[in-house]
Amino acid sequence: MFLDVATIRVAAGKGGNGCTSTRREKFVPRGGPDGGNGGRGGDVWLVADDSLSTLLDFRYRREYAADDGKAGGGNRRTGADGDELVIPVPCGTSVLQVPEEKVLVDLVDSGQRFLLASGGRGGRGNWEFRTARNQTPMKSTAGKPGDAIEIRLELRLIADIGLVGAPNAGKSTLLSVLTAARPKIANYPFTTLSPNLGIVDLGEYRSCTLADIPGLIEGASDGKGLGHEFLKHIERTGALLLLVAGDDEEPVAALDMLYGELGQYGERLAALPFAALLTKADILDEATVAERLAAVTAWCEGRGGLRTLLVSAVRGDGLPQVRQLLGDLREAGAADGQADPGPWTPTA
Ligand SMILES: Nc1nc2c(ncn2[C@@H]2O[C@H](COP(=O)(O)OP(=O)(O)OP(=O)(O)O)[C@@H](O)[C@H]2O)c(=O)[nH]1
Ligand SMILES: [Mg+2]
Repeated sequence: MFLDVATIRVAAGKGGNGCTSTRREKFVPRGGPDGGNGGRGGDVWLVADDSLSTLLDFRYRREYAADDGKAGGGNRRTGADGDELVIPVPCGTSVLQVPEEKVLVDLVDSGQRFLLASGGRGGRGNWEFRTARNQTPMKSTAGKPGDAIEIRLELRLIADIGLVGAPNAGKSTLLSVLTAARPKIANYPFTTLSPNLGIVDLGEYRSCTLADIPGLIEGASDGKGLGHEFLKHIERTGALLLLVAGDDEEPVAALDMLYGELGQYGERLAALPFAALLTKADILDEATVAERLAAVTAWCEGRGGLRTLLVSAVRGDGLPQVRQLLGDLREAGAADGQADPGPWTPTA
């Protein structure tokens, strides 16, 4: 499934024309040819930029062109080359040629560049055409057009669903009981330092990908704890599952913190479909479970969450229901994803 698709047209710059000119100078009779060459047209590059996370900008602007080369001049002056155009795209963008759908490149690492369209060569000035026989050629050539290409950009989801919670909420444990992934699990905050991915079997040949990320603390969106680094990893999930530890005495405050951090990081995260889990049910007495579950449920409903479940990864309580929930979340996330706007059509 795709999160984002955009079709754009790019054109490299045309080469500048060569110049036809003859020297005119006092005391220089029969000045020879001195028309210079045209400059090269600018190239168009794509570059992966980790400060971007969507292809949204390409919905507003669909045509891109680099500068043309300048024409050559008299006195053998070569025209200036056209400036290149560098178009930043989010890391993880696949570039496909239209209409063949051939993948030209996957721009994965920040800073990775790809030459999409080469600028046209500049034309030759008449100075270049002089020969022994024709010492004053009046011929010069026009600059060559630059490459023009229509491409489709696709940004894939990293995972269908992201697990979000305070440190120690039990995210990695949940991933380990639902998938074949074996993340590090320990009873101290920030056990997980980089995201873990797993595939959950949803039955009936369906599956979903789950991303476990490091714990969030208040101020994470400003860089506290492990900061931004990992929020980036759930930026491209279709839905979120918020986890609150059963032994957290203030589950609502924990949820407010999580939601607040997500919202401060970016609108998209807080707008994703989500659901909530109260974890570690096994370590609580019944009265406490009931009370905290009611609080989390009310919070979740109040913000349009899908539903709230009680789980114990250790005892296996609620896991079938979690799978069901993941299936529903995945669908909600897919429905929420931006639809393919279709191929580019020229505007008159
Ligand atoms: N009793 C009980 N303990 C659990 C359960 N789930 C997780 N734990 C324990 O809680 C601690 C933290 O679990 P993790 O899965 O590492 O938590 P995390 O949310 O990934 O933590 P960070 O990676 O630090 O953000 C570990 O000691 C787990 O064994 C559960 O269902 N019941
Ligand atoms: Mg973890």
